[in-house]
Amino acid sequence: MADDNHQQQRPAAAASDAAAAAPQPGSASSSPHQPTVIICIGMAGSGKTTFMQRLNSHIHTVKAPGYVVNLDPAVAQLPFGANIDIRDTVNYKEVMKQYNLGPNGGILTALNLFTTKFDQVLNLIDKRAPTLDYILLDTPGQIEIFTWSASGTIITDTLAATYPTVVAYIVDTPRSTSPATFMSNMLYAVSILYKTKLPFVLVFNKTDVVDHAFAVEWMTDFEAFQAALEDDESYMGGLVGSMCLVLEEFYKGIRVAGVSAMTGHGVDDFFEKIAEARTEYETEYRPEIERLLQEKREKEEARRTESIAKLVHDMKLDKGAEVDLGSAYDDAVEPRDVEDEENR
Ligand SMILES: Nc1nc2c(ncn2[C@@H]2O[C@H](COP(=O)(O)OP(=O)(O)OP(=O)(O)O)[C@@H](O)[C@H]2O)c(=O)[nH]1
Ligand SMILES: [Mg+2]
Repeated sequence: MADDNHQQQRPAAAASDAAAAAPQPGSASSSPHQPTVIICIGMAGSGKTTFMQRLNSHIHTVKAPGYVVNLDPAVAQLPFGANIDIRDTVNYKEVMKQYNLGPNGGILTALNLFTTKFDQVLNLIDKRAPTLDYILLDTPGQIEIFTWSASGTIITDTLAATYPTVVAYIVDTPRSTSPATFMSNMLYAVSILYKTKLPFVLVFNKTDVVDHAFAVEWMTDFEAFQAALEDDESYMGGLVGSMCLVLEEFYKGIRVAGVSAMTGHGVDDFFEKIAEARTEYETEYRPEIERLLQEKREKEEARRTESIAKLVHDMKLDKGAEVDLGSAYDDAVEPRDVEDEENR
């Protein structure tokens, strides 16, 4: 069965070994039906959880079967029914007490503890995968807990090694109307893009409050952004202005969707962008994983061949040569006769 195949190939969840978990070319996992994994990442309060709820209700409406995973141990109330909820496995408040940690340390440690069992989560997902269209993941409020931790990398890389995976980076649009905040958000987005190397959709949320047209203009028209900067009193003006040029490449290749998680506006367009991003995964990310896997196999093979050659060489050198046991054995007691031994 396809899932069994996945499970056999799955390494003990380790980021560096993610490529080893990749499907073999032509294996079951490159079969036509695979769910798309959408990982929702964004600054605290950007609307990840509300957006997850919106996505969940949308896929129910269009009858696209989905699987929902909550990775935020600190969420008080989930507005959607999660198939897997980190809170069922670890209680982050207990973790804080037990390890004498603050809230962020508690959330990070809870995520680390959960990740030690992530192979079990993957087994559950693998079993359901052939019948699913989407796998949705909500991440902790403090963005760096997921994006800069080993656990976040392990979870992302292991999923991406098997399933078409896309990052949905949620931006709080009303809070990004100042050029400096906008730039900070974009710099964070670009760092995540280069870290995960996964296809990316930039989701401007809360468009019911502020339309995201200004953001699209800033991304496509350098002068419009500069003009907005001139009106900004912030001391960061010079730095932000120069950063803008650095981000030009990022802006060119990025997919943008404006949504309101609250009203549902723009969700259809978001799913179109997800479909495009999935195609990018198939054409760019997966071949790269397979190349890495092939490289790893070749290195392993070369290492094995070299050790065998060394062993054969050593055996040839020693062949027929007398072994000198050294003078220490000159006065040694004669070994007892085996027959004497047996007659005793
Ligand atoms: N007006 C408006 N408010 C929204 C929208 N999406 C989310 N919110 C509000 O933004 C606040 C934060 O939303 P959450 O969904 O909890 O955001 P989050 O990113 O999951 O928050 P953390 O997990 O704590 O980082 C809540 O008060 C939501 O009601 C939206 O599209 N429009
Ligand atoms: Mg949340």
